[in-house]
Amino acid sequence: MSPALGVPYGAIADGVIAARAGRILHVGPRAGAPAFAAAEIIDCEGRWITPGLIDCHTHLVHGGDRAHEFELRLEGATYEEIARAGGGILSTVKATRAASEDALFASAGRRLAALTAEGVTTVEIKSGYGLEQEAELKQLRVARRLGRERPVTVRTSFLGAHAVPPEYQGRSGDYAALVAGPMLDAVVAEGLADAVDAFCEGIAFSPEETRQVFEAARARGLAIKLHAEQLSNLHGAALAAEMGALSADHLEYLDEAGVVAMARAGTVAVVLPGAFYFLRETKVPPIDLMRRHGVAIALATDANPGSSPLTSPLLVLNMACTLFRMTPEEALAGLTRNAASALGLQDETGTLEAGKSCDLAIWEIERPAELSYRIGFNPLHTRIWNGQ
Ligand code: DI6
Ligand code: FE
Repeated sequence: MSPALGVPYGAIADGVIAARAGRILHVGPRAGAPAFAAAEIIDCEGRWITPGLIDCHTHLVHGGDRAHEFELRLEGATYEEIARAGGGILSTVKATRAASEDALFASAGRRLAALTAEGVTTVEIKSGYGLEQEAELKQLRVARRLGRERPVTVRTSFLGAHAVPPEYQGRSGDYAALVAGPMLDAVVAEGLADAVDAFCEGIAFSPEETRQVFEAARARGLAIKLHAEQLSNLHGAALAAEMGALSADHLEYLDEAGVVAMARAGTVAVVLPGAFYFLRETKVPPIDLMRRHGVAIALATDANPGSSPLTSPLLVLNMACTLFRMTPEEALAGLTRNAASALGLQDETGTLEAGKSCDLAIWEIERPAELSYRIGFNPLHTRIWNGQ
């Protein structure tokens, strides 16, 4: 699979990949390939090789679980009602604040192992369950440590503006100012974040508060991303696009003006079928408008305890096709090439091209559509991260 060959998936039949020191040197048909002095040759015996999968939106590091809230929702309570009653995100905040760094590392590590077992080689991890300086830093340190100690590339996003903490109920503006000031400074001082994210929503932060956080991020040289139009349309995606965001994520309630703003700015649409499914949302993100306006569409698990307790990227592929009517080819691009763009890593990974990191997934399949077609079956044969 390499881009721009004008064939489905950019597929190369009987191809070779040469790599050295973790980098791809050459990709192409075996016939006519340059001769490389290879220290090691791996015969994939006709299996398919794709780029390693990229999960570009997760909340992997958190304490506790929300199984009880799941039961309440089955009895009729809505996600927003539970959030407004102090449950929801805030119950995970309590558990995350109480957890030690080692406990968070262990539980997130188990979830990360589920992702890598299905071919993930790059993962984004957000904070957002601390909502006070030390606890946010703790989450981000755990995410960085996962990147150091596990064979996977980790990108981090500071999501201090995920919810208004109990200490600031009714004073979201004061809390947003704290996030955009001292908290962000502390995050930057430790080099803990690659990007800054926020939740722009009635139950979270207004567009004005979001703008304030983004301006602070940009002033400190950090990329921005946004949870936008998940439950209602506050025109957050257009705001994010106009401010140069890498991505706007969720987007069920996105309108055409928002799509146009994203297309103009090259902001990636990250759609999250796990959250759509688990919240039993019925409004589908405007996939066709995104296609028509040429917005790149990425996919992710949104792995989090409240709205998407999902750690299967392969199931994401299936859900994107069954729930959002994406094609298997679009879905795979959503977990590879476009996911890399959503993280600003398009020159680094996400496609099989010379110069990029040698991040590969080797699959025991006959055709790539099998990756999104099967439900609950893992055909991964070998995962190679950074040439290893
Ligand atoms: N939108 C979501 O779906 C997650 N965060 C967000 O901003 C949910 C987080 C949670 O419920 O714990
Ligand atoms: Fe999320």
